[in-house]
Amino acid sequence: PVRALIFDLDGVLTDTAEGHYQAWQRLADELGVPFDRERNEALKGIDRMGSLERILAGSGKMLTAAEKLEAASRKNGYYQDLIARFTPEDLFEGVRDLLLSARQAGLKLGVASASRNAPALLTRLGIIDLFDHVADAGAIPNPKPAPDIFLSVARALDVPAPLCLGIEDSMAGITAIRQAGMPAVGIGDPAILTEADAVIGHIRDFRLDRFVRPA
Ligand code: B16
Ligand code: MG
Repeated sequence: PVRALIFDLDGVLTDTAEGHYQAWQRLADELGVPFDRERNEALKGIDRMGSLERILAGSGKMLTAAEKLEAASRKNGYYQDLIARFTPEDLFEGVRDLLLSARQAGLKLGVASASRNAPALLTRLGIIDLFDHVADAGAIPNPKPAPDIFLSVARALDVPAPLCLGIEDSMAGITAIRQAGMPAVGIGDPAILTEADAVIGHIRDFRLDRFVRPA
């Protein structure tokens, strides 16, 4: 039986996936490199600098290391402006109830977000205290699609990986969960999240009793 739920944040608990997209689109337009929603799909779950490298790859645009740092921090500024006014109202429907009933059922809860903004965002959303552990994205050696971040949360929760259920909206994240030896629930389009064990359209449709059998 599953003993822990490990959630991705952006695009799973709240709609920041759209904010990341908008911020990257603005930066790409300023840099004059091609970018659109379809290219953005492959960036979901990818860390900030990794995302910038992917946007630049094949565009013909060359930036120095210092210019890359500046561009990444400019994107982060755009993103932070978008999330500055987030409140608990911005949680996806059903999230708070899901977290509360999972805790009531005795499950451990963790967050495995690649975002360095995750702790601040969870605080703004009013749910940080519902989690037993939130990964420190800056301290994880290999980013998604490597399994490291999910394994580090499982370790902190003291639950063996196969007894953790990972919940993700990104291709990179689903790969990371499967590499970690955990079952994966995708949130989004089953035609995109093909590696997931199950895919649901929205977190509000997550039924605890479907995925978590009583011990
Ligand atoms: P930051 P997740 C990821 O969060 C986002 O999906 C991805 O678009 C973003 O580039 C990454 O966090 C890094 O975020 O720039 O805030 O550190 O989906 O893993 O919760
Ligand atoms: Mg995500």
